[in-house]
Amino acid sequence: MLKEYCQQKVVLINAALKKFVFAQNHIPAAIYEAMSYSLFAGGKRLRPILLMAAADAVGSRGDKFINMACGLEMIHTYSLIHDDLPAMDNDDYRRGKLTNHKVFGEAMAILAGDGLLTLAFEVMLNQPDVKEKNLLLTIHEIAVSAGARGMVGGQALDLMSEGRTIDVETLRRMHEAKTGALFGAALRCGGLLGGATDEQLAALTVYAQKFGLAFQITDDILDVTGQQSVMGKPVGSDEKNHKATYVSLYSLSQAKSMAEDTVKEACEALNVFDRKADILRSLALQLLERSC
Ligand code: GRG
Repeated sequence: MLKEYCQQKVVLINAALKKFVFAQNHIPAAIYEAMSYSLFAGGKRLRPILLMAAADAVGSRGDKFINMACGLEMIHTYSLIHDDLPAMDNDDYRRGKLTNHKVFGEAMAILAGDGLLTLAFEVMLNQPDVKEKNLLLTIHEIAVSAGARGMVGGQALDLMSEGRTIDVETLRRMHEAKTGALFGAALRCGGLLGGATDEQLAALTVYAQKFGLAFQITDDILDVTGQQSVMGKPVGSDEKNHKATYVSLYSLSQAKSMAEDTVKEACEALNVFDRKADILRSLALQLLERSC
């Protein structure tokens, strides 16, 4: 059921992303080429799927909110392009392909990220069939989550932690902002757009927090146990870069049991929902089976 759901949403999301990018006048062509390269480099589309699944869980139809979903994916892709730059992580490969700056040069990669970030807001503001107040509320939440109070702030914390010993609490705060904030925005905005009650929104907020934490712990585990050919990037990079992770601060087996506990808590948060939240339940459980 999860596999079919995700496959169907990926087709929908990819078609819409193409439409949004190709609707532009493509002058100059080079910037659209660089933006498209990373946007269609094989991402899992997790954030847009979470937004739609949250809307489904509250009894709406997630597919309706395709502009909002695509906006989130554009923001996510911009963050990956910038994260890979020489001034940041200086990575050569992402999703098994050369990183954006390796193909298009550093300056064009910076612009591709900027282009995607701004296109995201243009596309989200054109989301049909949502009352203006609700649209502004959700786009505001996404802006806060992506900015210095969220993802950008988390990335700054990450930069400042390089070469220092950090404790578990700092690690948690950093990831909550760097990767958790956008997951939170996806789930809460899916709920808000779909007409969630206060109780449902509170449950989605807890689920998002647990989902983000479990995602990060499993990411750290994969950096030790994953296969480069499946992940599309070198494994063991955290240890090489002396990065604090859930595996380095605890141990591999402790990190695995933390991931299991956190996924269980994520599923428990969904107890206020009926079967319509089954996709969210499966998405959390799937984190324990991740291979990329
Ligand atoms: C540069 C402003 C700025 C922010 C970068 C998200 C981020 C902040 C950096 C990414 C670094 C990283 C690899 C973090 C681990 C978690 C993560 C976001 C993984 C990638 O997300 P997936 O697995 O990627 O959803 P795909 O490729 O499927 O889209």
